[in-house]
Amino acid sequence: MYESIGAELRALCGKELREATDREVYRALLQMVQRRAAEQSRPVSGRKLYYISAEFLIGKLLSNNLINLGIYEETRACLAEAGKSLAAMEELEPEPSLGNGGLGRLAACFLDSLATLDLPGDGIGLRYHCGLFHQNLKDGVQSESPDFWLTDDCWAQRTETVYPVQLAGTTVQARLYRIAVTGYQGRTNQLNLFDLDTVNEGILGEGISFDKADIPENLTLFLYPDDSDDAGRLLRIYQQYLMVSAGAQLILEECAARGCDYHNLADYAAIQINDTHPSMVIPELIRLLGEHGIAFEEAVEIVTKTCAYTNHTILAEALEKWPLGYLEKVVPQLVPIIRQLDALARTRTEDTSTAILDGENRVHMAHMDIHFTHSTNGVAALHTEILKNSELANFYRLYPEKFNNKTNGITFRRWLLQCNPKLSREIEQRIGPGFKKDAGELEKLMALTEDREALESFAAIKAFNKKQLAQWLYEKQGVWVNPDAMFTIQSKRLHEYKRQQLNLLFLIHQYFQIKAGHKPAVPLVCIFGAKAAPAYTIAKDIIHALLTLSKVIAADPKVSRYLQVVFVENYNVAAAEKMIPACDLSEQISLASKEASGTGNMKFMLNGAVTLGTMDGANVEIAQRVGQENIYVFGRTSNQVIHRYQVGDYNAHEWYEGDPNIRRAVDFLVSDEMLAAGREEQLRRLHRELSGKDWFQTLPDFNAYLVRKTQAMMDYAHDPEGWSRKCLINIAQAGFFSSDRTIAEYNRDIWHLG
Ligand code: 26V
Repeated sequence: MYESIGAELRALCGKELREATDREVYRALLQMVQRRAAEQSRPVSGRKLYYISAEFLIGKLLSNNLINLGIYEETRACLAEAGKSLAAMEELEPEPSLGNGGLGRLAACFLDSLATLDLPGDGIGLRYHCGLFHQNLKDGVQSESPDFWLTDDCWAQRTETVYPVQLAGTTVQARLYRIAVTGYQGRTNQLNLFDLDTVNEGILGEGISFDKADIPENLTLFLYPDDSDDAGRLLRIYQQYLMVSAGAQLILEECAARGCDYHNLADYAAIQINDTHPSMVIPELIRLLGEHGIAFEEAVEIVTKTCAYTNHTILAEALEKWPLGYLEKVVPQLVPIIRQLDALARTRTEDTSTAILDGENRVHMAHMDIHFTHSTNGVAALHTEILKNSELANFYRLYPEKFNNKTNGITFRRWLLQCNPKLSREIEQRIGPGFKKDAGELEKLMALTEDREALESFAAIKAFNKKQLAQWLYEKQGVWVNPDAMFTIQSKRLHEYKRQQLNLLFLIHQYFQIKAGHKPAVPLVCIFGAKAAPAYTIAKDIIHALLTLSKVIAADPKVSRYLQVVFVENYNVAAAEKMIPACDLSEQISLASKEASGTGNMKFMLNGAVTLGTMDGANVEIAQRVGQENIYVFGRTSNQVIHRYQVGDYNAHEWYEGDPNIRRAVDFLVSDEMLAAGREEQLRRLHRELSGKDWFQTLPDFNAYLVRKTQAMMDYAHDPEGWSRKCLINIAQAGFFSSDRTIAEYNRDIWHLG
């Protein structure tokens, strides 16, 4: 209908682009994308997927949508002609931080792949007003502030659809908002986000504090603000029920409109439960089916056929177990159903460890999921094996046919085409554009591993991206890093099991070495990005120690020539897109068995970084694909770790006392230099934790980490061509980790859509 993008944008702005403000152009771009996205939506016949998740870490959408709609280049050129830059428009777009990390980002990648593969699949979640907090780092300490993203021109479109939801005996109205999800040369699906009109940003106090009891006004302000107290935990249940009740009503309504009579719900809908946050959808659907005259036994059967569950962690403290009293308060209408489900589960086995209600009257959400869905999957091969053989072995004995693995993946549109256009173009010149739709084609790059000219061009792109990152860090944080150094990056949530503290101990060791006159093979720039949960004291202490060490090193010109430590403030999707293409060494150093999969590991690999990692999560599958020469593996294996926990004889203090290198590195935390630059209470607490407890067994892996990282530095410094070959092989072998492959497997084994 318009002859060009320029004409369309002019019409939407109501004036020449040259004369429009950046914001007017941004708004026009948004409208243009929304109109074109709507054109790609398709009617659904057959089974449709509903991916229910408390988190969708979608990141900024403008560029991604332009790429997926195939109009990125034309739009960029048209803006450039009018003296506007697309990059400036991207700056105007606020980032929705509707997730914590990997789990939420995975959900966003899955939506992209569903639409790209032309599969009918919508997301269901919540429209948080501030999402996850904004992280501020000042004087070595993290503080939190709200991160608003709901501006006037925003991707989430308000609809007139509302559903009544009963919370603690009163009825609230859940309003549906929709975000169009475009596919790459594919269809448009929807991300359905629910919210209450009554939520009031005005109740925010200092930082991210607010009245936790005022549910109608606070319900969707933040993503899981804080579960360190009862009010915070209750709020979490309120949020979860709002999401699943409104979601279940939406699903039933859509299916009925397509002719479903509810007895055959499973022919119309597949519901994927993303971790246990949406698990209440099971009793809620049974309740709603009951209102339509379907008896309990049949409703259980229908729901079991319709729903499937994904487990994302084996960490006991992360597995939700809600006191029944909480549910009685918030969702009394579900309690009789949960009791019936518990009774039914108990008829299936004598083994009470699989019951839904435990001896302390707590509801085990994961247990309800496994009994009453038809599929339970882990997110990487090792993770699924651990679920089957140890964490969920009792369930595996009961339902072997339900268990399956779906190794995670990432969308290459965002994590290659969008974030690393130079690399993407280079690949296209070498092997053609097919890899954009069929990631397996990246393997064609294996033909270039002995091609010196090709290796040099790939290395030049990495060098360019490192300069870009250095520039960005300077503009954002005022730190100047040496772009000729080796860049190592550890970016992910701050958690002890991910072991940022192991990296910290290495850096301290490196500091000693340089002080003692042993220059490293290559200067190092070590970059961190990580948010700590607001109430997670030790995580905050680790951030403090890293920031303090960074200060100590920066103040010492002899050391800082060879070693720089940079902590990126407020790590989010936009930051990841800048950091990942510039990485040489990807730090994936969790305690083996604890990281279910990891997805950052895949993003770094795809962008030509070499992994330094433990045999954990998807690192195992990365190692299988690239071969031992193209990854640096170290540390105890998951079997060794699991055994240690079973025996329960790990003694941090013995390791601390028994190894002078370890002791010296740990003790440096409370040295005069550190205490002068940092805060005594925090540093002493971390020292005590590491030397006396070290629950995630950092110390036993310290020496192996040191050896492998030093080896990586030497290889990088002394054999640049060999290093470039490793990088290229990592890119070439990354195809398996496309979320298109993951989604195709979910569809083949679990969903059977369309
Ligand atoms: C949650 C919590 C909640 C409070 C206490 C500490 C704690 C620790 C971990 C978690 C994780 C919850 C589930 C989760 O986010 N899992 C992540 O899912 C990703 C996508 O499958 C996967 O790549 C990550 O390895 C996994 O940690």
